[in-house]
Amino acid sequence: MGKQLSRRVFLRSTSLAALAAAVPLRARASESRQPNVVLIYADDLGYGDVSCYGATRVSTPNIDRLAAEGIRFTNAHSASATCTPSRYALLTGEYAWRRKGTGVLPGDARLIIEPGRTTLPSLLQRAGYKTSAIGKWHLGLGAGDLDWNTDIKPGPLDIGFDHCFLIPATGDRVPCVFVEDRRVAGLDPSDPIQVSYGKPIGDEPTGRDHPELLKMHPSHGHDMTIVNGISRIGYMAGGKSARWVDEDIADTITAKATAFIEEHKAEPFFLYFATHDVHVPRVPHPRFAGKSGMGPRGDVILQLDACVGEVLKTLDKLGLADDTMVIFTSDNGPVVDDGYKDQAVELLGEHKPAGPLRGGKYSAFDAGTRIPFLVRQPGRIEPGTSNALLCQIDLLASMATLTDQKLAEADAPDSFDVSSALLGRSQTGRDHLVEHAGTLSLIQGNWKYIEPSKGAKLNKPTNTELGNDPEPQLYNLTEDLGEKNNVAAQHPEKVKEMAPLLQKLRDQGRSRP
Ligand code: NG6
Ligand code: CA
Repeated sequence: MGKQLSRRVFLRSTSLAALAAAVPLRARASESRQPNVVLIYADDLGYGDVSCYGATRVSTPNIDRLAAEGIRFTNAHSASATCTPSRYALLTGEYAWRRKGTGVLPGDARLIIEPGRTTLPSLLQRAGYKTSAIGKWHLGLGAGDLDWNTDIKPGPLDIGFDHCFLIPATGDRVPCVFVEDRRVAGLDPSDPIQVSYGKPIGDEPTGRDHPELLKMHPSHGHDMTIVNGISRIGYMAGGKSARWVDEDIADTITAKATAFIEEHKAEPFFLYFATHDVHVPRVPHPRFAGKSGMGPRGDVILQLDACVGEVLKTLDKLGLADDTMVIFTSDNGPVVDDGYKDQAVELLGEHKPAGPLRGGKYSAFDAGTRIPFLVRQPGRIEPGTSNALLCQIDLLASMATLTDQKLAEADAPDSFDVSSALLGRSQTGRDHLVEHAGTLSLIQGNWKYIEPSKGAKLNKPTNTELGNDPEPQLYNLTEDLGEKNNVAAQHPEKVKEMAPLLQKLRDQGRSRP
């Protein structure tokens, strides 16, 4: 039996011999079953942070294995240069900048994806997949003024996920507890949780007033309630038995991810596995602490790689590797000092989190959104490298094609079908892409246009070049990937072409062909 013929088909088919005789192998593999989809979504991991994209001071063998066995994309993007808008776009297929209230959310924000709309998980659910969101959420929960001690609703279960196990916002934002399905996991009802992003709440110490209690100190912000020796953004009280231990987050969510795979091995599944690493606070498990020589930021890259390894091992063990499309990517570009004194700056040395790119998280320059993007499905996808232009926002329309579904006109307004590029059948992705970092940019072919902006040039606390300039910027990405030479003055005709196209894409409210 060819390895393209899945175990699942084998189990399901009543007459395997008849099937084998009737249909050629390739058609059998693609038509008679639906591959699982595992999306591993790292946080703040830069284009140059993993060895398969050129990092040398840190080694990421498991992520590299995905690159060696799959396609390594060199021109793939997140839709935005920060988390919430990027994730919103990935799950809805809509550019977040079209909607108010999709910026980086506080931990008490309401759910910003409307129940009922077509999302990546609801699309796959319709195709018969079991779906789970595990890890970082940061898209809001509830309908406003949420009581964390009752059913948490609406949430992921109302927009297409059958199961969830969540870090509600970020590791550096309260509440520092996991949410499983509709409940805070491990909550003792006699010690209810309260959360506030306004006035201090409860009588627990804050980082601002009690720095002597901290095991990791903030460099900017992050000076409110102390949980596990680390002060956070926001205040919380109660829920002591439910609070996470930062050192264990990676292991906890990876165990949930592999358990979900095991549980659903006999049916198509979609796992959205959103790691906390390598976001702040960077608190590796002791087995990774000190191992990278680059301090906690390097250590959590190793930890992230090990989590990827656990997922791959589980697929191998269950014989599901060939039946599963694994996608590995990051929600936005890298940042070195993002608010805690964790020696990331001091120990960086020659490591270049953004590789050859300019800027980083928060930036309109390409390092804000050009991120690692790997796709692997042995037997279906030939290994290789691709420079096809694509965006995480395209997963929705692409998965619609791959599961034989038609999108309604209003669905996924900015998602392009790049399924041929994902499968390695084409080196062409989309022909243009709007990047978002506050300021909008347009990539078209070799060219990148950054619209004029009065915003600050530098994000001072993180020392990131934001790419803002009151004058239009134009870069030739083929000749100048590092966006060093603004050629707008030499190519006024290009600016005259791209500026109105960006305006048109904005005005028409959608861009899906
Ligand atoms: C910023 C935080 C930063 C990080 C970011 C969101 C401060 C000073 N900085 O406001 O630490 O949490 O928000 O990151 O509070 S993201 O990857 O979730 O978008
Ligand atoms: Ca992020």
